Amino acid sequence: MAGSARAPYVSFMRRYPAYDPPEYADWTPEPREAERWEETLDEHPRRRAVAGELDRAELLRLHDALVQNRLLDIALARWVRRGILSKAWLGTGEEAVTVGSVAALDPSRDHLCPMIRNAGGCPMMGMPLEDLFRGYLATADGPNGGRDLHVGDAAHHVLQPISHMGTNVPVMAGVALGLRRAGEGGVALTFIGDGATKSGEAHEGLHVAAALQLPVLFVLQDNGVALGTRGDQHGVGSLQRWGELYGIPTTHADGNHLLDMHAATVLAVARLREGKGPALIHARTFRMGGHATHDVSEARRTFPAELFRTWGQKDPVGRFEEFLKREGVSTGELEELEEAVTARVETAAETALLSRDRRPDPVQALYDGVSEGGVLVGLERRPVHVV
Ligand SMILES: Cc1ncc(C[n+]2csc(CCOP(=O)(O)OP(=O)(O)O)c2C)c(N)n1
Ligand SMILES: [Mg+2]
Repeated sequence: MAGSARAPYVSFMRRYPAYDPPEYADWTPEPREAERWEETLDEHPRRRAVAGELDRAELLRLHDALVQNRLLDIALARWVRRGILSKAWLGTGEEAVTVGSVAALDPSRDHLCPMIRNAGGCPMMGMPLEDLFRGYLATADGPNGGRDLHVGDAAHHVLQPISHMGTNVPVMAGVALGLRRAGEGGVALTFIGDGATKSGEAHEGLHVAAALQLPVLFVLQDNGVALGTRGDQHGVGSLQRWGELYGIPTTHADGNHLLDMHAATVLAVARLREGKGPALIHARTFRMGGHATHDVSEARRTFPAELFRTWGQKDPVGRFEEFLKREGVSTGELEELEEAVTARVETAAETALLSRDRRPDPVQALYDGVSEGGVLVGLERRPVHVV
């Protein structure tokens, strides 16, 4: 990817002025960044212990996933600009919520249901990156057979995001029930947007998870906006203690700090594995773009510029780089990692583009994966693959 020249080492990651939020272009850390992190750890000694146990290789793996998530968004935004996609839903600025939490899962036994902004979690569960891109292109060889732009793959324990907000909550409660019955210690994780907290399904799902004490973790991704509605227009005040209404142990994590999110999730998942019932992490973050790529300017009109500046300062990539610097990671290592991730994302995007014209047969696709017992009204029945 051709980006701007790498700036002198203030913010390290190459920035992409044509795609990045403008606040990221010449990012520099807050002067008190290191002290703030220490204060957070003082407040949460158990998180300090978890973070302290991560070795250098694990820290770099986390950073790899974080940079990959950012570059995935940039690749999608670039496809929109080139007319390959009409629009894309991005998670820019919210990557630490996704990466920090999904990194606490064991892909061999845990199950994830991302929402549209959590696509960066899919490759972390083992989904090939090119499949993610094929999903966005809706190609017949993509994981969803080209029928839907919500990308997941059950073979990798990733349920597709469900378009109807909040519906993922009871579904993942059900998955958690299945996991408990399977008895292998697997847990379920899903995300709930601040907007999705208003859906009936979210309430029902939380209730059943609490009533049955299911091994499911809900990450309330509170980015302070739902489409064009600001969080302060929701009329319910802070969502910080929302989970407690259902008797679900609730903690708060900094959604723009990878390690805080990660440590909080590791602790919550450990609790789930001990059979202590569900947990909820309230992660405060901010959507640095529009609902999707089409309404960025509307989002800029929805919030004061100062708020974008404040949250721009909290860029999760820049902040984690600062942490890594303090841990003694060299600029050479950061550069090498970023180059490798950039090449990986570019190759995956190019590979996916090779099947761009492979569309599913629109009628046949309706039946693929539909069980024989399903009711199909007004449609000619054709042979189906039963899954
Ligand atoms: C039940 C339902 N109502 C409305 C919509 C339309 N819709 C899609 S995304 C969205 C806002 C989601 O806000 P939030 O849950 O905060 O997630 P965010 O987009 O901020 O990540 C809405 C209203 C929908 N998908 N499902
Ligand atoms: Mg929201």
